[in-house]
Amino acid sequence: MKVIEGNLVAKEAKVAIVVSRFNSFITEHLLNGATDVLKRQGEVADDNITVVRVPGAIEIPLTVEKLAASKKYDAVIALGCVIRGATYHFEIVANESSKGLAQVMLKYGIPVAFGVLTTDTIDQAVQRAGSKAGNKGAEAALSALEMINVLKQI
Ligand code: INI
Repeated sequence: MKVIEGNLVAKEAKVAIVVSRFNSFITEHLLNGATDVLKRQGEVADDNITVVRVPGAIEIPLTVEKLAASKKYDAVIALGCVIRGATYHFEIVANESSKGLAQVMLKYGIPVAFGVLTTDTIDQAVQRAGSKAGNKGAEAALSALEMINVLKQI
């Protein structure tokens, strides 16, 4: 039996992180979680991490597409936070953002880690940005590292 699996160390990897400014009181914590994992667990060099800030979750897929098309990165991590309001706007932003990211991943064949929170309340977002429910930015970075190493072997 041959089993392909990835570890988490990716010393030579080049990783881009796209982070939205909207709800930055949450997304900055996701960014801290992601960079901490890349450096301390992935052993990725600081110089090999590129952070791109964009206005909101809607702008994340286009930016990730440009980064993927540049072929300079082994993985891209998408970080954002969409919090439900009183209108249908939440669904549009959350759905378009996730759909766009999935398309980019398949089109360019590089891992796009999904660290975009979609929550009903601010409290749920706070819980997922480094408190009770962990840090989804850190989790996205872990998945990017693992996928870099999985894809290298296929
Ligand atoms: N962008 C977010 O990242 N999160 C949100 O919760 C959000 N809401 O709720 O409106 C949001 N909207 C902005 C959107 O992503 C675009 O930046 C904007 O529409 C300009 O294109």
